[in-house]
Amino acid sequence: PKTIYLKDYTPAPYLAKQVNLSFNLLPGKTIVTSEVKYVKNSAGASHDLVLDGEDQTILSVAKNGQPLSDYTVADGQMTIANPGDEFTLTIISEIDPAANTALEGLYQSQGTYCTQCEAEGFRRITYYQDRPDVLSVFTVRIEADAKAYPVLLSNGNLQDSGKLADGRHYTVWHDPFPKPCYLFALVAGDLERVADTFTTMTGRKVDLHIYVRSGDESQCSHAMESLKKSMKWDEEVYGREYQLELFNIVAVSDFNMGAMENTSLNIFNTALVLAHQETATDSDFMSVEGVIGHEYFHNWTGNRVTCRDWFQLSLKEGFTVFRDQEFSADLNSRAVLRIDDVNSLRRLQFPEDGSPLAHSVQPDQFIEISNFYTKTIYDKGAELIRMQHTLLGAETFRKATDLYFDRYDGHAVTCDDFVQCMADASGRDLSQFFRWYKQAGTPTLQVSSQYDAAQQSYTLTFRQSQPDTPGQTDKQSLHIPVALGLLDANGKEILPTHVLEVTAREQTFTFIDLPGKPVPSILRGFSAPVKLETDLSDDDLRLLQVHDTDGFNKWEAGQTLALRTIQRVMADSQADISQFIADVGILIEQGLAGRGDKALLARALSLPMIGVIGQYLPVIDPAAIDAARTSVLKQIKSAHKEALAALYDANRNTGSFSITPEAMGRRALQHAVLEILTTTNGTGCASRSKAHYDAADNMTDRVTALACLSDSGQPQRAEVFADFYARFKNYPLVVDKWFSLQAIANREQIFNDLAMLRSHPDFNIKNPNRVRSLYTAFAINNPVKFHDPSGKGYAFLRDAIIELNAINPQIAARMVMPLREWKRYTPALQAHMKAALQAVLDTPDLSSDVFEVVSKSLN
Ligand code: B3K
Ligand code: ZN
Repeated sequence: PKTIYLKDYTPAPYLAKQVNLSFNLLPGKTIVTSEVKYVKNSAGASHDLVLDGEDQTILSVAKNGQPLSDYTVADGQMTIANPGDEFTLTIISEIDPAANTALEGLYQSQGTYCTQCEAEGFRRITYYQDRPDVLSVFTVRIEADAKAYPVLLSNGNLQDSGKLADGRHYTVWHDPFPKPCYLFALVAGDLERVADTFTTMTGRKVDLHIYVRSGDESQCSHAMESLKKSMKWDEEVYGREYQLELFNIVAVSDFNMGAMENTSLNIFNTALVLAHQETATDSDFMSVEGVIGHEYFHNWTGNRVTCRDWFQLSLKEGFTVFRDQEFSADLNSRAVLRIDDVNSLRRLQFPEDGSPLAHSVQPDQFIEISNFYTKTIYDKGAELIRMQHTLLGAETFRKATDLYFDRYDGHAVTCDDFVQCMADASGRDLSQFFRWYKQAGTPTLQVSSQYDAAQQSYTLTFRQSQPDTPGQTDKQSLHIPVALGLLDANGKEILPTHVLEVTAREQTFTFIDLPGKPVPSILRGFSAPVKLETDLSDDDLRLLQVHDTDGFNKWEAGQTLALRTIQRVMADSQADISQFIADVGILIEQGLAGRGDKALLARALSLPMIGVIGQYLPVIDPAAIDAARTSVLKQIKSAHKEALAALYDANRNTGSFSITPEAMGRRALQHAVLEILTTTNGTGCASRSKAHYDAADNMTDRVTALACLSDSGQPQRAEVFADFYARFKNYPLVVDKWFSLQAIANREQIFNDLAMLRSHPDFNIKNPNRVRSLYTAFAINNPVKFHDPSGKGYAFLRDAIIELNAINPQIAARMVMPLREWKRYTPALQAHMKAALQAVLDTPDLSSDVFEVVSKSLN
């Protein structure tokens, strides 16, 4: 496989002035006719037209209507030497969507034809310059059997439609806005339509349609509401209006990721559209809202302004994640969302940054671009945008984004161009800041403090360091915004949030006129994606946990205390942690008194997850972490059993179901409490969980009960899981949950369970959701058994990676992820993980996707 380098970028040799595509969907094959008007690009270096194409049979090629034979096809490319300054090229080819299990290009999901072209799937549809900087106006004609495929969709506006002979029909779609081919989409199927409208800020009416399989219509209202909220939010917060007459969303069951932002024809995984209280959890409702927003926001950040090349992926993804995070924060509880986002960054992106696959937000090289849809590009990328927002302030940031859209609407640009707009609008020099885009790895920020009683001054000293990562050593210091507040010894805020800018390797800040030693609240709202090390005492943290005005840091202080406690127990299983246990009692009392936000209290009562704890340890031993963590949980339970039971009772479900932040907070709190109460997995725990299940009127409560029963050896476990399956066996998204909740069980017979699930009639290796529900759930959310000392957990994953390599390389490569951090584990685990990776690498016919991640992991 070939490595592609950012430094080798050159403009496309030809521009595509106009693209006419025609699809004839026939049983067993699809005929694609592509007629493209090419013009020599004066900026292009070469005179050869080089088109990408894969997995298709060329039926004919013609230039300006005359048959052309003077071309070569090799290694997935068609080359036409010196075709002239302006000409029309017509290529007719045949593809086989029904045989496409990679789910890239044109494929079928339960009979429905759909496409996925980002990043390089368009080349599986027709020969074209498959690169994001070639923008063109597309007209698309689709022809199919009218009865089997009554719905025929593509991008833009419907221009024409009609009946044909033999029961066939056609539609013609025209998208007036030039776009790269990765945003092309086509759907043909027998789908039901849910319709609504949105009136834009200038009074234009836009039709909104969601297409789903018959029977799913009643599960679309949350997605539709979310779409309307997104459209409004983008107008209000960014001044961005939607430009077309129609916005379509289609939900399909077989999809490699969550969703895709094709212009005016978003294609979604059903998991991110369908939501109903009986079948979706609160977290599903939140994800639907967030992802509907995310894809909609791409309309401006990604589609109207697109990427010059795939090294700029974070230009659209980082920015769009930041936009969807802010959208959700505006609609829900800001602190809760920030806590959840940072938790996920630490659990999933920090490990990536510390692994052999660490890469920068604007990478320099890749083999397979599909492997770069990572937590780093998306979530760390979003943190980079957030830091610019913090440095500039909301108002100047908005001026900068206005400038960005003004300057680059209709263009394909780079991350450098984006940051330049930030610099131009603010008059600031952001060249040092840009290093965040180029340097991989999570920086460490150490802070020490000194109070001078005589001078009444307080000094904070910051030291930043950047770890070496593959191909990068001796990194330069970064421009780090540190949001800081100061509290006095009574917990009163004496300095409200103030942003310090740390730019040097070591830098001090002095605060004067302080009659007493303050307690600092550092990195409020997690203002930079760093590992923070402070010299705060346990008492300082306890003060922050109670009094900090910043919701995130209040939670963070408690998590740091919990982390310290777990580490103490890891070092000495008999360690005295009574202070921590007593502090938890205070939180429970607060809950009983009805003080504070329930969603925040739920998070405060949850110990850091094993994956997060591991990030703070030099060598990861999941079983040892779990033992210490469980011991702390048991001590909490035994000390506060009555109070916890009372808190559980006080938060019982009354009234009718709703998904307001308050209602979700109540359920989250009950869940956190039930988790502690059932931590000993005895008979009482099982009846408690079963009672929770029996009382449930919604999926959140059911899943909570199943999660609390999952590790149990009591008979209620089988009863409840069987009832759950019987009730929901016709809902594939719920059956996914049934698989996951068993795969995460930390219990002896897990490997038998996994084998049983793998051979269950509902398991389907070709459906990515089902694969994730078993394998990803196990490998990511069952750290103890995945890292079983026998190595059986790794072998289970290894076999699936090898099997999927031939079926769906993108999904296979994703599944390698949990193995790539092997160097962080104990020597015995390392050896097993390495052997699993080596076995994958030794597999014949390895896809370039899997080859890249496995070979780099082993480096
Ligand atoms: N842009 C798509 C992701 C495409 C992934 C291709 N392997 C969805 C999103 O980020 O919105
Ligand atoms: Zn995106």
